[in-house]
Amino acid sequence: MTVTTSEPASIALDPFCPAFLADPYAHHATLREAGPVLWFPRYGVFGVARHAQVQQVLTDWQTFCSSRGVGLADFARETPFRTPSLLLERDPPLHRQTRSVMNKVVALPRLKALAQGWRSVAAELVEAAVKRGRFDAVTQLAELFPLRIFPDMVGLPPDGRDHLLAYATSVFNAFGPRNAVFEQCLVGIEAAQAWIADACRYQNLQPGGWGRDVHDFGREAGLAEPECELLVRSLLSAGVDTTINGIGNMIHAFARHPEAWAAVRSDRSLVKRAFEEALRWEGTAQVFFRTTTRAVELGGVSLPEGAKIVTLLAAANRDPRQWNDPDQFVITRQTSGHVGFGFGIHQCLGQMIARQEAEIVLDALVDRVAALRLAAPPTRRINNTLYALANLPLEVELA
Ligand code: OVM
Repeated sequence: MTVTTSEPASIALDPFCPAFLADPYAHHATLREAGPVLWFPRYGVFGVARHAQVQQVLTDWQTFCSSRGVGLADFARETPFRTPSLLLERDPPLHRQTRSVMNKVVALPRLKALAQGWRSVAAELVEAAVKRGRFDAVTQLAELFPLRIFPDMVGLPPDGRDHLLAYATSVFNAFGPRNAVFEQCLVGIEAAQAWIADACRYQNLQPGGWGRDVHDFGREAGLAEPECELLVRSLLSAGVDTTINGIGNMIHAFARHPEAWAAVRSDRSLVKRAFEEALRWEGTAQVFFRTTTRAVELGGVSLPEGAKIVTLLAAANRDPRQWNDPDQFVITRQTSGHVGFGFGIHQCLGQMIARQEAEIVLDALVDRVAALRLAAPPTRRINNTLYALANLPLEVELA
């Protein structure tokens, strides 16, 4: 029997140019319809934009590995931007070991115990933001809320916490090419990197915080001190910018869908579904890469060993092969199978933290706001990985 394979669809479009990053959703259909497997000659990488292939790549971690980096850079040929993460940039069996340590840290009962305190913070921030009828939902809410609760939860040093956002922004830019967006965020980044490294050390973490728990559970599992520090670094890298934009994008979705706001106001059980749908519809992490460990056939295309492949998560989340009316924001829809948190063994470790944060912020807004709309066009914060807003000016009617 002869097996026929086809060529990948060659794509001239640069998925990391400013125009694409500012409006990725304008280009996703072109990428999805070009074929099951794409080729980006500009970067020498393959890509997948359809849900089935994205899911296949993320499920088969033996073939599509993470240890050669989950950004454009191949760690087998290039020096990583930073010491590789022991979670994100590791494969089994090492990944299983670190992931199980972290699963204990983020366990649900521990998270639930924090919910009441977070609700008071959300109520306070929402009250301060909405009382004048106009506010910026990114700078006055989506950024403030995670920065109020997350550093305290981890037990970070009180001074210098403003480095968190700059650091995370650089980490997410570093998954992409060395373009202008990436270069610009590196200006003055050394201070943030040094602060982060210091903050991950046991003696600099507050007793009772999750940072020390990482060290304690890590030590029990046989990890060395520097490894525990790197696991704390994962929390700081992935725990702030992601939730900020998850919350910001969700509020932005509601600002353009008054009918969805009315629905969630009349039925609070829709709060949970609304955040999942927001992640599907306008996800915060747009893309991640894998590298092939062997020659493999994917979607009828032969890939060589050592090939980089970009999974376009946000495009898969609007694949009409998977979803009805994928471009519509419908908070009552069935969203299971969305890849906004990734898929497979690396699926977002902090997803329950993110959900609890977003649901609490949304609940607090629903309590206080009868209607909301855009007061001016929002502005984007361009990032190689994250779909992010810089500003979201809203006009609200109070409940
Ligand atoms: C890490 C890390 C950093 C950025 C993102 C991420 C989405 C993980 O250092 O482990 O997951």
